[in-house]
Amino acid sequence: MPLKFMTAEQAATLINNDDNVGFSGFTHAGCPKVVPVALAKRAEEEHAKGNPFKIGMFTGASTGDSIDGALARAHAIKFRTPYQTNKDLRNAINSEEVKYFDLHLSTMAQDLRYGFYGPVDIAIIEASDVTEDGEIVPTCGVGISPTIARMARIVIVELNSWHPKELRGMHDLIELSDPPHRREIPVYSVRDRIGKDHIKIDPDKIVVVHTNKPNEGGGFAPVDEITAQIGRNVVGFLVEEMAKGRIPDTFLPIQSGVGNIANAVLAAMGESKDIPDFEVYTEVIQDAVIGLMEAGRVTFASGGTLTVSNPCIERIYSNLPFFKERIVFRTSEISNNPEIARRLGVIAMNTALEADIFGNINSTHVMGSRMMNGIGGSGDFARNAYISIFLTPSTAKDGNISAFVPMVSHQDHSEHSVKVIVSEYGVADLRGKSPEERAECIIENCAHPDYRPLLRSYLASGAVGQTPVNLDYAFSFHQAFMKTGDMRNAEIGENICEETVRK
Ligand code: 0RQ
Repeated sequence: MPLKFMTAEQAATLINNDDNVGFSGFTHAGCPKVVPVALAKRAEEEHAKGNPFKIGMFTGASTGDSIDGALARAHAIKFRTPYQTNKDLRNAINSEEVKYFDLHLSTMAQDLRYGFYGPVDIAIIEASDVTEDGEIVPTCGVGISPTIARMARIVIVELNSWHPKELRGMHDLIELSDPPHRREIPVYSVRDRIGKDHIKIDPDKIVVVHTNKPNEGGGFAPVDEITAQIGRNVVGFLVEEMAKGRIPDTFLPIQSGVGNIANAVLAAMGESKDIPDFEVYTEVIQDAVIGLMEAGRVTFASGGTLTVSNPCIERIYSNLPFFKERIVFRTSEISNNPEIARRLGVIAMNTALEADIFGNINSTHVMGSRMMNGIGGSGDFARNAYISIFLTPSTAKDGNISAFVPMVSHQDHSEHSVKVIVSEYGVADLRGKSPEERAECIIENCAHPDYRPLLRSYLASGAVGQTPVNLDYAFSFHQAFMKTGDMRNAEIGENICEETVRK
């Protein structure tokens, strides 16, 4: 049977108000681009006629502006999960227009299979190839594609000729069996392959929309002195761990989160003569990994997606045979799988918005309530890593916010999972330390000097117990910021240190 072809506008009419729609991809990579824009237009037309039109959205992680941005601006989103990074969607979430629930990325596909969030009515999948017998080859990001393709009634394939058909062979795609039938996942090294190079579904469900659209990723900010210093501090820590025999000479696989800091840390690792060539077992493969691969420093990368700038992806596509031997794309339930992260001994590096002096981490909520992006894969790795490292500049917003506070205003990762914290001032190695020792270590090694006296005052303010907390002042930093716009104005009882820096 020949495949059915449609325009994006025709395909959008297959989606109804209240449908749950699953999207391919992970970050902007691998995401459909034309059908969601047509869908946003359809929603606006329905709204103009006075008709309701909103969909539920399942994704692998964040998406491109053509999905999250276009649909948020069209007021077409009923609920959205998991991770997102789009400004318009973030505003819609924080104004409570869009119901958002945040998940560990590794659990998204299985939660859909378990039926926790209702049906997947429609899947929209970007592909580099699709065949008449129902084989779909994704592009450069996978996410939850095999699961949504199998579960959906209708699968709209955006066949994007911007991506070469020769991507076939780079993917390793498998859906896990669900309990009580699940077995061990036989990934014993970063390079192991356990699945197929395509998704296979009933071709009768497939509708194809042709497109030729570039990826929607931006570049990275140039490495500044703060991120460069965080990178050097991480390298210093890792080299010392090797010297102490706690990281083998062959090194361990690296996971690193998304963003400028993660990119800068990887670049610093690549430059270090003391760190051997290494492998990456991660979710997002960023620009720095590609540069290090070309330089021979990264020997293999397993990931869910190529979250790279367009000049970088063009470099990859023009030298595809080289990269095909060195990169495998997996679904998020495998790229982020806790069992595999624990088995391989991944060194995990993720980013915090704020940390408290005991090592609890807030990666998601500004001042406890305003959603930034979401937890992403940080929890999948942090909880299961060989060494879990959190990175953060010591301050934000021109120094008015300290990344180190008496108590986090929202908690994503607990002190039990967090082994090491790194800022531009240094490294706090929390392993084997009591909460009181951790507090001293974080204040002296990582906090900004402006805030150290205030944090010491907090500890001296009558904070008692195995974990020395003083509930009267636990949120004094946040309260000061909310009232005065500057955490340096925190008032901590009668014990405020004279030397406290104030504006
Ligand atoms: O805002 O640009 O308006 O000034 O947060 O901060 O320092 O540029 O760092 O881009 O790496 O983002 C945690 C959000 C950090 C991200 C987070 C403000 C700061 C700035 C961004 P401006 P930076 P990044 C990977 C795995 C989720 C957890 C994770 C993230 C903006 O890394 O989403 O790692 N992580 N997941 O000024 C108020 C604070 C702040 C603050 C920073 N304490 N209060 N604002 N900012 N600290 C993701 C995937 O799985 C795909």
